Amino acid sequence: MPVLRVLSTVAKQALQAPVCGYQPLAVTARCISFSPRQVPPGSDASFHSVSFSETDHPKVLITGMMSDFPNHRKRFGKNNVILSDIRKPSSHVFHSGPFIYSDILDYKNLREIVVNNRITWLVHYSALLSAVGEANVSLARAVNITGLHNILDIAAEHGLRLFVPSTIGAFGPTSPRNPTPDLCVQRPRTIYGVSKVHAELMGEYYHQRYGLDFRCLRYPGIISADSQPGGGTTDYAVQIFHDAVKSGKFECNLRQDTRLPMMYIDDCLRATIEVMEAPAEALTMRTYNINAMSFTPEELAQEIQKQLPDLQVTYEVDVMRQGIADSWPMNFDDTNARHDWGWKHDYDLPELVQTMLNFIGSESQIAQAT
Ligand code: AKB
Repeated sequence: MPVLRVLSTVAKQALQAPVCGYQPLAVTARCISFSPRQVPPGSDASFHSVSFSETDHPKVLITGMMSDFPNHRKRFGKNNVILSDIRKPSSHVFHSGPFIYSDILDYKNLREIVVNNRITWLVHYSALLSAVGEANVSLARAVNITGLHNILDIAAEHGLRLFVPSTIGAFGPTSPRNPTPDLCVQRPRTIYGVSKVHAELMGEYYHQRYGLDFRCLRYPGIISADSQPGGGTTDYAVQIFHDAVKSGKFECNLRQDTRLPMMYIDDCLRATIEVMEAPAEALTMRTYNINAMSFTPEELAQEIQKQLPDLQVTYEVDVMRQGIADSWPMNFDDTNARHDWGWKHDYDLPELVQTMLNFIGSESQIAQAT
């Protein structure tokens, strides 16, 4: 279905956008002065659900969509997917399909967009990631928690199907780490993790209390070639490819033996589309772990060195990021996703490395030629 492919294409950019639409320094004051309005208590009776024909042809709003995205977006029924952000889009984004100003901290603005565009699916990517969240806790709290409240209320009020990504970061040092099941102790030690546990629980609460069609996947570290890393603890696994191709040298900010679950972007987006499309009866839960592979920086470097034997990797550990990584799952148990809605990853480590190097290598050749 074209709209699903559009969703996939544009969402790639959102997943690794530095702060998904929020510049820490620029908007702090505005976030603090924001006075939240919420759906009045008792208004649950008026919630209506999405009809079958509407879900067949969803009209999708994606929050936190800012970076450039590929030329081929036009191929995929572009008018059914609206990208939104508070930052000015590049001319490429602007001319490739619908883009709209949307501030997730502004409830009225969000509601207007949903109503005026007859939105039926909301994919909520706006969030500050783990490392950048620790550097600006008040902004992370505003975007990741207050913003989510607005999104939940809009989605419930308008009968939207809502996707909110969660993360391996929703677990903490007291969770089982190898493997980490769907249901276990969740005591994360980052504001990012705390906000994601909050999102999971609020979404599930709105589902059982108001019938909100909330769907959530806990993503591993996502690796994508066409967007730059931005503020995550797993960013090294993206940056290494850019540096390997550009300079043949990479300085890693995590210890060489730090094992974390990871996934190639195409698998992540396919999983997202599959869980959004899954019949409600198939879902025994509303929040699922998904996984593809787990590796350490050393293992990743060795795989890249099979293609680029001259790559030199050094380790300069960032204490804050290392602390975060050491509290996260090493292996992610996604048995329930595989069982309930047929999740299956395509990319293991060798395919991931080959794909990333092909993509970044060809981009760098184009850059050199122009
Ligand atoms: C991060 O490192 O913060 C994210 C994540 C694993 O959620 N990539």
